[in-house]
Amino acid sequence: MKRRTATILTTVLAVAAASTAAFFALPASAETAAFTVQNAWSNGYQAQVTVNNNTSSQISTWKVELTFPAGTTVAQSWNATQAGSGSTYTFTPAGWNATIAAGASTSFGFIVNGAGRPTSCLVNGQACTGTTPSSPSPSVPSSPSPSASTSTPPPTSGTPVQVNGQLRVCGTKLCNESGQAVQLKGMSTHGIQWFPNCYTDASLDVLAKEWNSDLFRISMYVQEQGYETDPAGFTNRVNNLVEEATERGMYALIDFHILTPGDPAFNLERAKTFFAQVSARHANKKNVIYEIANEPNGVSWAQIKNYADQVIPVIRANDPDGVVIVGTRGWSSLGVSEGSNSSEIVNNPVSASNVMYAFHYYAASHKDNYRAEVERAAASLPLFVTEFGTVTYTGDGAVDVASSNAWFDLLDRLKIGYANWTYSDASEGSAAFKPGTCNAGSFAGTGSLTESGALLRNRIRA
Ligand code: IDC
Repeated sequence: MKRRTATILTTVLAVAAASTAAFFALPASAETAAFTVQNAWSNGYQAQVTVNNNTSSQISTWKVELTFPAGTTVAQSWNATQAGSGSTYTFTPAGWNATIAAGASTSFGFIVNGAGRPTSCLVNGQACTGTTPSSPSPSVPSSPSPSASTSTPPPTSGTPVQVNGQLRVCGTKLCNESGQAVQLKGMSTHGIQWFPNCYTDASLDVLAKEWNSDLFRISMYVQEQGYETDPAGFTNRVNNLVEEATERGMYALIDFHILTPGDPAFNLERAKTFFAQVSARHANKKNVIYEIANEPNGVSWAQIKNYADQVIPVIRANDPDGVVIVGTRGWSSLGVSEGSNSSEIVNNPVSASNVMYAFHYYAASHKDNYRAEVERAAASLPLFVTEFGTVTYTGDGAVDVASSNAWFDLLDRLKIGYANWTYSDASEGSAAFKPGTCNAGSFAGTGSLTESGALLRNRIRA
């Protein structure tokens, strides 16, 4: 965290020094604020401001005022309270981040509609150091998508990937290449070590063309006869399934399916090796999303963040614009299943941009209090339901239709994407197909579906 902040600041100061027009002279001991563009698209961008306390004593609050050229407005912000409209906006602490220790810093982010960069920046009433010039900031990751989308807008019909292209996190939403919020709907495999015959050309054709699925989640267990038993073999299987999703125009969600033990650190070295390989292999694709830890459990958010802060850079080194999804405390319950909540993440997010946080639920087990927390968290965190079931958390039992529909309504309203557990014929209530379907290869139509499968096929096709 410290090293990264220092890097950003150094970069911004270097930029500012090189472009004197944008450099605001300041006494060396004052607070400063550095503006960086994190992501840009044809009609807007995502920015971050880091407020640095360069004094030798703690400051108790801060205020940043930004002025934008006419036609450019701030749509939403996070980790700050935003006021103002038109051309001038004031950002004050979100509540928990008012105090900045001597030599420390805090950051907030926002989405801008329009391409104009700030023309003036004040922190606690004096000029900021490091407001970028109006030319693109070199701190923007070199992503091919924004310029590509400016010159060639993605088509409006075709496969999900043809329509949406490279995805990016925009504020609390997932956006397509044109900057529009998208909700991806799809299915998760069961453990690929157990159900290889459920993921064939025929089954994936049905998922893509008949179910109209946007998304295919590839669950690679690490334990339980998974990756740890044959790293090269499982990496190969995942790569092949990503290619199958790609051929059919679906997004591929690579799930590093840790479960027991629940401490992701147990698999840190495996994760680094695995993600280095898959991100190198798929770096030039637009349809790959990385889920780095299925369900951490029995560990603090700080430990999960520590794992994420080590794995994400491995992915970014190869695939700088790939969206990464981070599992959350208590089996990806945003902490709720272990007596906590999403504030621990809001207060201490991972040290990377273009990141979402995983939320998992099983409709017969997780109801109103979980839905309330998702609604609350979605106001400040980008969320993705990378796994859910219509049944109990055991993966078995009867479909809870009422709770499932309450969840679908909430996720649709908040535009939160989801993948259902499972596109398989396991003999458990969560499986979409009746036992024996995969051996028989009879995936098409509705004849082989379970109650859960029929519910999901309807939802996803719609
Ligand atoms: C379950 C499978 C079940 C398997 C078990 C242990 O449905 O067949 O025996 O895992 O590997 C999760 C996990 C997911 C679980 C699922 C249902 O991510 O691996 O699958 N679940 O229990 N979190 C909550 C529920």
